[in-house]
Amino acid sequence: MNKRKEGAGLDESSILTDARKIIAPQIQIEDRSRRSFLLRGLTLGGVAMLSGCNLTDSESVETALSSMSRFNDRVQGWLFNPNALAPTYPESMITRPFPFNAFYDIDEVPVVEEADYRLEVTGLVADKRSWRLEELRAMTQTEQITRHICVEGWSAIGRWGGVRFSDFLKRVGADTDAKYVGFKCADDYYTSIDMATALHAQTLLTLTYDGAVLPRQYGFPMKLRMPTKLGYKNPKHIQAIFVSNTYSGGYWEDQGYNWFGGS
Ligand SMILES: Nc1nc2c(c(=O)[nH]1)N[C@H]1C(S)=C(S)[C@@H](COP(=O)(O)O)O[C@H]1N2
Ligand SMILES: [Mo]
Repeated sequence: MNKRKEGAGLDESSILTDARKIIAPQIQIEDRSRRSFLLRGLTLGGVAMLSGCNLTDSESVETALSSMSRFNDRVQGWLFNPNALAPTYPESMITRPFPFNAFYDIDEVPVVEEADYRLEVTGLVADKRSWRLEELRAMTQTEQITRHICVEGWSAIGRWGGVRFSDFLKRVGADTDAKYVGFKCADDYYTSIDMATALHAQTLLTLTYDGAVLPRQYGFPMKLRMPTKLGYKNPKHIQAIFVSNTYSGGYWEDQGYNWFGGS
């Protein structure tokens, strides 16, 4: 990123020290050396991206840091629940229209044809057969209205429906003692999550949005929806799911975003 330009005339190291203090509580990761590695990896470009501000003078730096701090306080509140469930909301609070976000513009969203679509399931599972959408729709469906939180500083409430991911993992005979579940997407996005979150009651293999087939821009044919995690951990356009004990990172995670990414 454009570090030198954004940082011209500013005390880069003191800005980053402040930014690290703001972000640190949100990085919940057991491995302490990995945690400090991630914090050290924060750049002024990263602060600009996380806060949505251009860091041109000391006033804009203050604005950026305080807006990050306020947003992070709210994020903690939205994700944290003493009973370990993320908050759910009434239908009246759904954000309309729901925002689109990806690492490209909306006109580049992948086109996936249902007729050819097969969900690949590999790794530490007993049944490595591929799935058609119809077969997933035939499983027990559930729905939830939850808040999606993007680290770029916005959040929105939406209604997603589909199969409880824990039901799916049991159905394919996944080794639930394995450490990770990984995802490969139709647009080259990828991510991976911890098994505890994969088995969480609110983690949904999502097939619908707001009562209708999941629209193309929100991840057709399916996305994994986890209200306990930040937006970038929720893969859209999933083509392959794998269960593994080997760490495989993720698209944003490999660029420095926290791997755990949630509560
Ligand atoms: N396949 C894929 N999944 C993705 C992304 C992406 O670019 N590609 N972006 C992530 C990010 S950063 C966010 S905030 C959400 C946006 O989901 P939405 O378009 O439903 O709001 O998708 C996440 N999952
Ligand atoms: Mo995001």
